[in-house]
Amino acid sequence: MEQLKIEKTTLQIVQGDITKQNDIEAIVNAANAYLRIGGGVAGAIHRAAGPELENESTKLGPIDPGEAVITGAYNLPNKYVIHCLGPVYERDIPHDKLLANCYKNAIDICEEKNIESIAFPAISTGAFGYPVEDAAEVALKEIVEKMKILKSLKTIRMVLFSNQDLEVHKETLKRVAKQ
Ligand code: AR6
Repeated sequence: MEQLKIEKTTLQIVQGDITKQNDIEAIVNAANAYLRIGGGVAGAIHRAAGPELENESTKLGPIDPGEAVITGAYNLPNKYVIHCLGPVYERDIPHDKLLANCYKNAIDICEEKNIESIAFPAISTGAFGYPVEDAAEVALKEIVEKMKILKSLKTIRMVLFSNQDLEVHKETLKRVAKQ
């Protein structure tokens, strides 16, 4: 595990499944605009949470790229799911700003609700086609910037599905931390 501590918050970079983060209060869904089940992360989260999640989440949609909304987590081991709509690469522009907004808005929700831990997947890097190297740079820069001014969040975890994505994020964090 790669770690970086800034002020009172620790950023962790791990390989794993976003639905198996038992020690985390809020997990982030790489959602679709209508907050329906979908595939990838969204499919895995909705399957693990059960149908009540979709009942609640669809009432909050549609959302715009960069937006984030919060629901309960039902049968997941977490307390909340924060649903973010990432940009579709090269369609929703400026894609870097919209992707950064996902991380910013999810973190702001945690601060408003006094949530102490959050886990993110690599938003937009699957079905939405954002190159993982570029997405990692945007995500980690935004997270590191926010970590300087946090009050409630003590743990921020990036959960990467593949070993390759893990390595990209580890390398990117080393660069971003030096800036
Ligand atoms: N845990 C962690 N990461 C995962 C998991 C998992 N269980 N499953 C996949 N990934 P995606 P997007 C990785 O496609 O690009 C959906 O259909 C995956 O390898 O889930 O934001 C929605 O309904 C990739 O690196 O999200 C939307 O329509 C990353 O998570 C659309 O896809 C994101 O992949 C959203 O696309």
